[in-house]
Amino acid sequence: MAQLTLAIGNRNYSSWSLRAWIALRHLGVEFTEVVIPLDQADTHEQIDRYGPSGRLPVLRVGELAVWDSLAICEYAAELTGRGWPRASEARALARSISAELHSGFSNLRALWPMNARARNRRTAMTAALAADVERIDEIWNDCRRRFGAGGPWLFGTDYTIADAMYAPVVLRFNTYAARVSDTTRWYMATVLEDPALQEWLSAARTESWTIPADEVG
Ligand SMILES: N[C@@H](CCC(=O)N[C@@H](CS)C(=O)NCC(=O)O)C(=O)O
Repeated sequence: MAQLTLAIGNRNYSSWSLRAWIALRHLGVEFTEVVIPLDQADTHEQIDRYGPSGRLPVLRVGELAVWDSLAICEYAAELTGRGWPRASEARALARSISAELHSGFSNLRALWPMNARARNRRTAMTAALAADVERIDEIWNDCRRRFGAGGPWLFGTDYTIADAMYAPVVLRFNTYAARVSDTTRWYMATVLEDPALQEWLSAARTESWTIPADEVG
């Protein structure tokens, strides 16, 4: 099989890149990575060398391009036979919450951009942002209550694509000090202690680029 190359954006700001990267890491997929800094004059020219959407992440497997974080996670799940819960009901919930994240939470995305190395940022709380935070808190409580008993992740023992999808949300909640339930705080601690996430954060701290529009609070 051809070698896998994952093209990602700045680790500090690219939440979609983190999802694909951390899923591949947890599923034990071997890959090399290429960082393409966002918001530069040649960003799109560089992205175009890997995939057609003008967006990162993109996974290249020889001539094959797989773009969009969720499609990359699905590709990795097919490759490894892992990534989604084994039980049908848990798998359906994991897919539902991953899709909900993928297509929703626009207020959270806009008002609390991922800024992995930033701490103690504060922004005005709006009703729409509070609703997104509450809904995510509810999702994590629901998963942990129904399927989390065996281990620390949303669906218990095994790290799933749902955990990967929500990893950048944990970073946002941490940066902007979201008010959340005890269960969510506990789940956030699990995610923040994850060695793979720690590796991503260490690399993010060494990046010199800043994107002023994403420096809020
Ligand atoms: N739905 C896509 C979204 C990808 C996306 O918006 N990526 C951003 C970086 S986080 C990007 O490539 N932006 C490039 C640009 O806007 O110039 C996915 O899941 O991969």
